[in-house]
Parts: sequence; C-alpha cells; structure tokens
Amino acid sequence: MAIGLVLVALSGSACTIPAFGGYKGATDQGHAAFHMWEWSLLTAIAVGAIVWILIFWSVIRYRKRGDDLPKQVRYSTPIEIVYTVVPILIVIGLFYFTVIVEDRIDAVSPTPAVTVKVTGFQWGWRFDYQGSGVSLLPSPTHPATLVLPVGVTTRVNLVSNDVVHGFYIPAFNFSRYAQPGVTNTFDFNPTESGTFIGRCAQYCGLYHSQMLFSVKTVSRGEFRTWLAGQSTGAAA
Ligand SMILES: [Cu+2]
Repeated sequence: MAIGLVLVALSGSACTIPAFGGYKGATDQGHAAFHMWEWSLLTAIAVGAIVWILIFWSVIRYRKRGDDLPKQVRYSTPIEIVYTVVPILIVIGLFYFTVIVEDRIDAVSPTPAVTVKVTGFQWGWRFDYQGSGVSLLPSPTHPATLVLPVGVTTRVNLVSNDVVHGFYIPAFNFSRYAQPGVTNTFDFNPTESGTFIGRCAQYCGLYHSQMLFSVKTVSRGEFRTWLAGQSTGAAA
C-alpha cells in the first residue's frame, strides 16, 4: 500500500515535487496558492534575516568593554515609529495578496467544460459527471479515480451524504469541506497530466483512513474517449 502511494506520487510530473516545502500546484488555482506561499515564506525569511542581523550587530557592537556603558535613553520615537509602521505594512500586504489569491482560487467560470458532482460519504468518494450519466463509485479495494481534462475548466459541486468530510488533493494545493446540506462549488483548471493522490482531510469516523481517491489528469482528447467509453459501459 505504502509502495503504491509512493509510486502514485512519483508518477506525477515535476510539479508534484514539493518546492519551498509545498507543492507547486498542478492547476491554475494550485499555482496561485503556491505563489502566495512562496512569497509569504520569502517575506518571513527577509524579516527573520533583518531581526537576526540586528540581534548579532547589537550583541557584538555593544558588548561590555569595561564599564563605559553606551548612552542610556528611555525611548526613541523614530525607531518606535519604524517598528510599528513596518509590521503593519507587512500585514496589510499579506492581507491584500491573500484576498487576491483567494478570489482567484474561488472564482468560478460561467461556462465550465465539465461538471462533476463529488459526494463524500462514510467511507468513500463518488464522482458523477453531469450530462453524461457517468458515475464512478469506489469498491472496498479500489478507491474511485476522478478523471479531469487538462487545459479546460472543470466545475466541482461538492456535497456530503452524512457527516463532514474533507476533499483534499495535496498536489493541487486544494482542500475543501464536504458538508451535509451544503454544496461547495469550485473550479479546477489542470495544467499538466499525471496521477495524484486524494484524501479525506477531516476525521469522519471509523474508516476515515480508507477514504482515499485518485485524480488523473489527461488531455482533452483522452478525456473525451474515456468519458464516451464510460457512457457506453453505463448504458450497457
Ligand atoms: Cu471522510
């Protein structure tokens, strides 16, 4: 099982390999999340570097050399203004870019090429391709595989049949609750073909750990052929 998961992880292309401690994202939305993470981390490194430099500089420059203490002051208005204003500007910047990126990730196209209803249930995932009659159900030994075309928009309508589940695709940098009575709607625009692991990210009961699924991204042509094959199977 573990070897299988490693193979699945390796079978994805370069973009599934973590960078900066995160996935680069195999969708447009996932790329946006990755760049947010990348720049937040670079900002944190820059702030950390400035703090460490200031610490070491003051430790070395003002170390005790005899009893001649430096000039003692109660406060320094310019420094206090700087260390109040600069963090506020950083927080405003992070907030601004977070809103921009979240809007990008949550944006839904009025004309998706494919619409899939994803249903979480105790304990598995069901994928219904709207307008084609194709339904993919897991078996105890074979989790279902969500097949998506690369380069076009797939709309996902996410629901739950029973309790709260977490629809999580690490390589897409994407996770969303599947909640009973609520439909969560979002789009995926896959940018590369590959096979990626999916998980339930919300502890949902006894067999939560078996709520696995796979995501396979294929070219548009391969997707059409696959869907037609599944439809014929469904009709038969
Ligand atoms: Cu679950």
